[in-house]
Amino acid sequence: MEALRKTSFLLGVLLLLSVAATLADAKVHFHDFVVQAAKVKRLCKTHNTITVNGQYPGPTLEVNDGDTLVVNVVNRARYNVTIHWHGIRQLRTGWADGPEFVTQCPIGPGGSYTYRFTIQGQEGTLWWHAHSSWLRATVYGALIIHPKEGASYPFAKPKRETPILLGEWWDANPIDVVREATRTGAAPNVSDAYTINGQPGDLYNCSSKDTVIVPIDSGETHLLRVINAALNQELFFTVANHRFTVVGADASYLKPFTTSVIMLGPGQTTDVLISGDQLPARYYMAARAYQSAQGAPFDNTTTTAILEYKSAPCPAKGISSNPVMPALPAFNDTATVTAFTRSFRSLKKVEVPTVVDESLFFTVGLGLFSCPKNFHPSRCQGPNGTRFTASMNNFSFVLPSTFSILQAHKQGVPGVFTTDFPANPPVQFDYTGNVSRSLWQPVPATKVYKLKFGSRVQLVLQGTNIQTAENHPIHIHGYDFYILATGFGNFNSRTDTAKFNLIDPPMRNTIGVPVNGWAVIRFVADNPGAWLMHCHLDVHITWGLAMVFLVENGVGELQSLQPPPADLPPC
Ligand SMILES: *[C@@H]1O[C@H](CO)[C@@H](O)[C@H](O)[C@H]1NC(C)=O
Ligand SMILES: *[C@@H]1O[C@H](CO)[C@@H](O)[C@H](O)[C@H]1NC(C)=O
Ligand SMILES: *[C@@H]1O[C@H](CO)[C@@H](O)[C@H](O)[C@H]1NC(C)=O
Ligand SMILES: *[C@@H]1O[C@H](CO)[C@@H](O)[C@H](O)[C@H]1NC(C)=O
Ligand SMILES: *[C@@H]1O[C@H](CO)[C@@H](O)[C@H](O)[C@H]1NC(C)=O
Ligand SMILES: *[C@@H]1O[C@H](CO)[C@@H](O)[C@H](O)[C@H]1NC(C)=O
Ligand SMILES: *[C@@H]1O[C@H](CO)[C@@H](O)[C@H](O)[C@H]1NC(C)=O
Ligand SMILES: *[C@@H]1O[C@H](CO)[C@@H](O)[C@H](O)[C@H]1NC(C)=O
Ligand SMILES: [Cu+2]
Repeated sequence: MEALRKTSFLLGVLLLLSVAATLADAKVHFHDFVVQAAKVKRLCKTHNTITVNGQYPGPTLEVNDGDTLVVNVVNRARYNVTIHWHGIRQLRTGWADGPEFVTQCPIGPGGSYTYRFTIQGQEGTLWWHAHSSWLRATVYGALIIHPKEGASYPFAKPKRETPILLGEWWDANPIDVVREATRTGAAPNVSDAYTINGQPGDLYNCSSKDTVIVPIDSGETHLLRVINAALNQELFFTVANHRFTVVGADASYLKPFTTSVIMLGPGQTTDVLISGDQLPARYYMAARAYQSAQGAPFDNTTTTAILEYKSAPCPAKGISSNPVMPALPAFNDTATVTAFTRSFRSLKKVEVPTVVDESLFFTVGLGLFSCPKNFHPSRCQGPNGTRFTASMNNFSFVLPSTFSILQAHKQGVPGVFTTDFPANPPVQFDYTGNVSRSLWQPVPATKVYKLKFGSRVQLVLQGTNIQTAENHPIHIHGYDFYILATGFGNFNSRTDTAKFNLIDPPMRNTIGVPVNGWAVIRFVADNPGAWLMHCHLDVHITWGLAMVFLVENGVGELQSLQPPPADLPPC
């Protein structure tokens, strides 16, 4: 008895010491984000661009795993705004996740809200962005999570690290662009340029003197933290004459592999090492579209930055030193994308749930609404006098406007959403075949799917060929998931289950569901809250390619959502 008491006393002391040690290491970072219009000149023209703190892209946040971020967002713009911390698990802090009308009402003009959350067991590159209308076109920045103080990377420490934010620029106000599309029902205008760290680069007019320069020394290793922050376009990225060693994606480490080109959907990040092993000179790094949808208009321009050896001859001295231009894959090079994504393996063997409590099958794709008689033709400018739409399991997601889903759930407010999102498509059909027109029109609704705390979820995401088949980058808030397999055509549970990687599947927060194909993911619903799952092409979320998982509390405080912060914006 005495011995037992002694042991438990010792254990208690040890526990206290370890808590104290964790507390001593972990830091709290305070930031002010003022959302405000600022003059930004690109492509020869100045715009009143919505920014954070007047910066475009916005500030880079750097933390260590275990740290807490406290970001006070003040809205001095004329639009509603929210900020989402893309890929952060937000364990028990769902109120800080950000998507408007899902976890909070937006911060109105003149309002403010403080996002507070702790990073728990995540390392690598993530980012933050606005999650209201299309403000994220210009309201975004990098969020870099270093290993805990004293811990190291699972690869040799690179000499330098540079975030590479790929973006998309309209020679217009992006809010006007989406509002026009919503009014007409047509596809929104495509962008006029892509950007690297906010600059289009010298293949565009009026852009050469501002082209981003990334320095490198001969012999050194450089970590590029590549983030696709573009609104509507999947992008290839490459550097002339250099190869990448891919070491991580979406803040999860990977078994290193080499490639000359990477592809990222909006929302995805990829960490790559490059070595200064080429002749000292200037080399373009370049990004341009991966366009999987056939026949749809897209921005086919190329953005560049320059990888510059510090020992290279100085161009200002009149020596012509045009950077070397890399070859880029064809816009529709799905084979290259498939080879790249199939190279992903988690660095270590992982614990994939082998028993599944919830076996879900969701179709993802576009659709068309036919126009009722009372609609003015100017509002029906989609194909053949229709309006564009998109859906999951034939429901086109409609955001509430009077409450957030999380608030309505916690306060028991009826009439904001229903809990009958279907576990399977209401109608089974040849998803990737020639789909009958009678199936093209989904139903608008605000439906959630309830999950018990701790349930082990398998989700088949099945792309459809309705209107146009396309690769959809599907993102889940509040969770990382394992990607067990991807394939083309219709998922077949009898034959495709054998292809599942249950040993070292990659973990991500955004999965590119192959064009005319499928992806199977698994996760454990261990984070209570209302979690949006959506296509990260903003044009598709605008059309309704989304749904919400409502994850219930488990047992006790540690398995329950925290109470809402006092300054949560009202609707
Ligand atoms: C979209 O493009 C059309 C055609 O170029 C143009 O007339 C229109 O003004 C653009 N809309 C916006 C909101 O920029
Ligand atoms: C650059 O400007 C010229 C002259 O105004 C114009 O003809 C050309 O289309 C522009 N190029 C691009 C890529 O915008
Ligand atoms: C981009 O599209 C325009 C018009 O659709 C076309 O004229 C041009 O050749 C295309 N550029 C590339 C690089 O494919
Ligand atoms: C890709 O585009 C090229 C030319 O635009 C076309 O010839 C080819 O068939 C396309 N490939 C696929 C797989 O769609
Ligand atoms: C428009 O309708 C015609 C005739 O029904 C059809 O052949 C065509 O494919 C339709 N176009 C689109 C873009 O749906
Ligand atoms: C798809 O089906 C429709 C009607 O069933 C038919 O008219 C059309 O020719 C088919 N298209 C293809 C490409 O098979
Ligand atoms: C979606 O639901 C509508 C309305 O019930 C129906 O007309 C359509 O065929 C359905 N489509 C699919 C793919 O289930
Ligand atoms: C801004 O948010 C309020 C709720 O807080 C909502 O009623 C209003 O419609 C929103 N405005 C826009 C333009 O979305
Ligand atoms: Cu999509």
